[in-house]
Amino acid sequence: MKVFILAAAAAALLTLAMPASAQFAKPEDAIKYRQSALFVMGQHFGRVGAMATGRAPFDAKVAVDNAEVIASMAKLPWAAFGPGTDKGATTKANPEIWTEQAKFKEASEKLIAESTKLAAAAKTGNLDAVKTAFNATAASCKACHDVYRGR
Ligand code: ASC
Repeated sequence: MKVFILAAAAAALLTLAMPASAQFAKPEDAIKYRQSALFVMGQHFGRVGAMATGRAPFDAKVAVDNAEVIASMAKLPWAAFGPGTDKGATTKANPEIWTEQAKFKEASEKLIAESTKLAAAAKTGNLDAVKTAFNATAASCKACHDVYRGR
């Protein structure tokens, strides 16, 4: 019985430790997943951007709601760039994602950090703070896209 429980616990731990890419049944699913997460993030980012750039009136609650979605979504795409997901569906992902994994991870962590700060800035209710954090977050989107997207 004890051995069985230990084996079950070990199996559960192994499942947790499995590479995130193993969560996807096929490369096409991983590609669709990361594109979807980035698309949703972009939609909400645009809503904050409209306020940060004066194209929409500033509404602190709208800023918080959208920034929280952005900060959550920012954590998701990266597990879907696992080995073997460089092809399998139409993708703009550049091969450098898989040859410069440490740098790509750094870029993804930068977005997570900046979008977390954006959510904190939105909670202050201060438009200038939102503008500053929005610009920093947008810069992290762009820095990654410049190198890792589009060829
Ligand atoms: C957006 C969006 C991006 C970034 C990027 C920032 O709204 O969809 O990919 O901002 O353009 O430079």
